[in-house]
Amino acid sequence: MKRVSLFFCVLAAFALVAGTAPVKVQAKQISLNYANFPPAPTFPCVQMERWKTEIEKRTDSAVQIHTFPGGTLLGAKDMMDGVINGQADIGCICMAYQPGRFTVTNATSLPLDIPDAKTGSLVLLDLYNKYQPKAFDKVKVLTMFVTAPANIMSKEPVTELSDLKGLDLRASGGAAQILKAWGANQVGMPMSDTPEALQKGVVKGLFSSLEVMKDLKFAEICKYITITDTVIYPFAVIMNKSAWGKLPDHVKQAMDGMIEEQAAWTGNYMDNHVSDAITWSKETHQVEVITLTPEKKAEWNAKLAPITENWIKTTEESGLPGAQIVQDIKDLIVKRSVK
Ligand code: DTR
Repeated sequence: MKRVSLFFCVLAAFALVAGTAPVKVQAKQISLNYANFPPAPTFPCVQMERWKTEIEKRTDSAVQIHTFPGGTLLGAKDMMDGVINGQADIGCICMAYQPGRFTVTNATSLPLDIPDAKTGSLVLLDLYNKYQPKAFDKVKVLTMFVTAPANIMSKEPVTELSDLKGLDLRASGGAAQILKAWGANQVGMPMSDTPEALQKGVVKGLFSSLEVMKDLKFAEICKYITITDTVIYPFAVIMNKSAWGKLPDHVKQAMDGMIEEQAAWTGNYMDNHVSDAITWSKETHQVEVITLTPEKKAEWNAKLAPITENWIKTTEESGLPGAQIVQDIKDLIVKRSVK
């Protein structure tokens, strides 16, 4: 009898404790995969890590982002379709690698004198918001940004247009047309394939933003930089639509709230990092920086004039307002350059 009452007392005590103790319900954590094509030290991956940290913080860790740099989940050319198909929830694309696919946004890589990556990133985002191009219908855009203007990195010095004649240089998208206009032998490939192509001598240099001199150690091979400051390369971070649709509202708000902030942050990081990379290349690898005289610059620029005219013509023929898009980019450069 005594035993039975003790048993009930213990049971009652448990019931009391269980009834009054605060119940901690652990909300289910959302886990998202984010794919990127170049190696971890490069700027597309640096901005990816920054976005991951901020989103995890701003959602109180309701979301966990797993990042995959270096093409470990999706490669450069598979990125867009891979995200559409759900092989990754989020991915980072360089639009120049599929020039025909992103006509409107790739117009930012026409020679229109975007002065720096921060201005360019905001111009690109504004352009995307205005035109809402069909190319992005199947994804949710999380941010967009651009590189700093492209310059020539080469094994041999390039001081004259004649030095470029037949020179094998790597570039993609809008930048590729520029190299062709200058008479170089343009070789197309994503940045992720470029270190090997340079090592093997398949190309004698490249045309891109200069931060890769440090991040991909191109300064060890390319001892010359020729400053041309011509075009940028546009990027987008995109998310699978159904993964986006499943997110709770507070997470969607956190991500939407970072679209423009992340564009500006990345542009700013890029601009500062290019300056660091030039200094590092000169000091550590005795890289020589060649600047063109104003006369030469005018001569080089004159070769580029037909590129925009031709683009407008073919774009209008395809039914898109080419002339208006170019005018919008010019106006946005002025608007976004005002600090
Ligand atoms: N300029 C484009 C894009 C680019 C510039 N820096 C990096 C670093 C890593 C990947 C891509 C890029 C290009 O040359 O491909």
